[in-house]
Amino acid sequence: MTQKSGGHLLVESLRAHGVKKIFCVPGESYLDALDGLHDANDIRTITCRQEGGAAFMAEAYGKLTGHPGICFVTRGPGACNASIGVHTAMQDSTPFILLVGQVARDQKGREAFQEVEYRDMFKPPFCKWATEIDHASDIPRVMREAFDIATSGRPGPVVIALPEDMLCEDTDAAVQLPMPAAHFAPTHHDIDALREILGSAQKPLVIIGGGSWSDTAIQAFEDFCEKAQLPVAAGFRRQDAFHNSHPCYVGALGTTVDPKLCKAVEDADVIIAVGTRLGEILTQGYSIIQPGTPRQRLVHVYPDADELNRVYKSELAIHSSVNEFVKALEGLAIDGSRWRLHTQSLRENYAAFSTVRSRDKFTPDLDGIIEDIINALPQDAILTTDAGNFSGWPQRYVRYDRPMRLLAPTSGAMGYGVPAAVAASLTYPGRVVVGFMGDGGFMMTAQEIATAMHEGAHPILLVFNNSMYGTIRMHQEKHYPKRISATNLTNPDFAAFAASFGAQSFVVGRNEDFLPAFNAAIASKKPTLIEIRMDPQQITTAKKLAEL
Ligand SMILES: Cc1ncc(C[n+]2csc(CCOP(=O)(O)OP(=O)(O)O)c2C)c(N)n1
Ligand SMILES: [Mg+2]
Repeated sequence: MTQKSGGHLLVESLRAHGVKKIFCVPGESYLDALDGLHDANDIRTITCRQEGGAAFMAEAYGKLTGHPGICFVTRGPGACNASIGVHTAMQDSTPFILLVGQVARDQKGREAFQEVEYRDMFKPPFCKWATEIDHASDIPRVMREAFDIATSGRPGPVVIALPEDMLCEDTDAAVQLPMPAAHFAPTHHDIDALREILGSAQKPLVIIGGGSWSDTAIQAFEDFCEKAQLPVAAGFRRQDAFHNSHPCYVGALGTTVDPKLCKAVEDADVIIAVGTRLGEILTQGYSIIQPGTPRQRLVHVYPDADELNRVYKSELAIHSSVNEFVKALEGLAIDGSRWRLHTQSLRENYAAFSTVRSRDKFTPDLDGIIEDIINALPQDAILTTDAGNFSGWPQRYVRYDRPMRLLAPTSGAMGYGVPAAVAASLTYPGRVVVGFMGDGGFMMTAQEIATAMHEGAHPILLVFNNSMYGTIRMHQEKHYPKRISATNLTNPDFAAFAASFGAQSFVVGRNEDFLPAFNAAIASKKPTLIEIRMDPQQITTAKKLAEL
């Protein structure tokens, strides 16, 4: 058997699990792994400018592809910066593996330079599994387990600490190949019970979410819902799961939500939640579906048994992956004639809510800008959004039809938009990638424009500049009117800032300036920043700041 170092064996293990890209900020704590990557021509190493950016990129890659995003960072400071990506991967159920350099084994426990006990720092439920590799010979086994845990059941993040001297230790251990994924599928009893519940339903509603829908599964599920005339809503920031132009799609339960859709959730007699948790944002602060035993009869289909009946007691809890659930629906015929008109009316509500009506009230007017974007977007565009009130426009008005994708943090993490757009553009260089972000969120990870330049990514970054942390200002105006505290911002010249990296940039102050800039960005295939200088009064898709 040939001997190799831990760092090199780690890289070989990544290769054995199909890894094509890793996102990192280097550190002296994992030099041997970096050395292994030096020879790995089939694994692209993407050097980022801050670990928060690297972790968001890896998370976005995981969300986009379904394969774990891999992020390498150094000890304490690197791990602290990267932790936002771990939190996001957990809340978003994204397969993700964070590899963290660790102090040498014989120096542990002394609070050595940058030492942190990662098993404590990232203790579940902060992530799915946090571990440390004690011996180089354990690398193949731990990596195999890490990939399995990150992708099985409810996908999520795994954190692995790598003691520096362990990476330099030689071993003749061989890589282990991926283990076959465990499948959780509904039983016949589950499907019988579902038939019975729907048999007496008058106003059922399906809510879908999670990130694990395969194209085949969503197609089959859309066919099932169409035959059964079931109305389908998407969970928070999961609009891209179900074709929005499908006649059964009735809108998204998120932060910019149609009150009529919320009412429909409250009025439903049966809720079938498939692949989604019923979280705080989706349930509008746990109000439209109440924790405990909700008023609606609840069917909850979820890949993690621990989540079932935890917050919500369901009448029927089905431990199943979405894909297996859809397979099990084959042959189930549901008569939807009782609620057919209801579904149609919810669909009409959605069509009205997602149609821009009142443009040209502001200069520039975001309603007009979003219409221009929608008309210019190719069908396979990838959109990313940061957190903030500007995200109301792409959430409310863009109709996501596969292959279009939306990468947006359900964790509400600011700083996601730029790195997610860079990662998406690197993953699909032939597709148009548009990042939506506010002036606040943009500045949290703007440095990753340098990564885009270095790696040849060409996202289009739309910076909605209202010179404030608008979302918080909105809450202040509602709860502490006219007492602005800590929400005003002084910004740099964004166009000059982007240009200093070598990116193309535009400033838009009037609607007529937007489309030429956006079309130029699409045609050029160059990384581009378009700053939209907003009227700060345009605070939500429905209200002016002064009206709050
Ligand atoms: C990392 C992080 N820090 C703070 C917050 C709280 N927060 C939510 S939205 C927001 C303001 C966003 O401002 P901006 O990006 O300019 O978008 P706007 O709301 O003005 O459209 C803040 C501070 C958060 N969600 N994430
Ligand atoms: Mg802002």
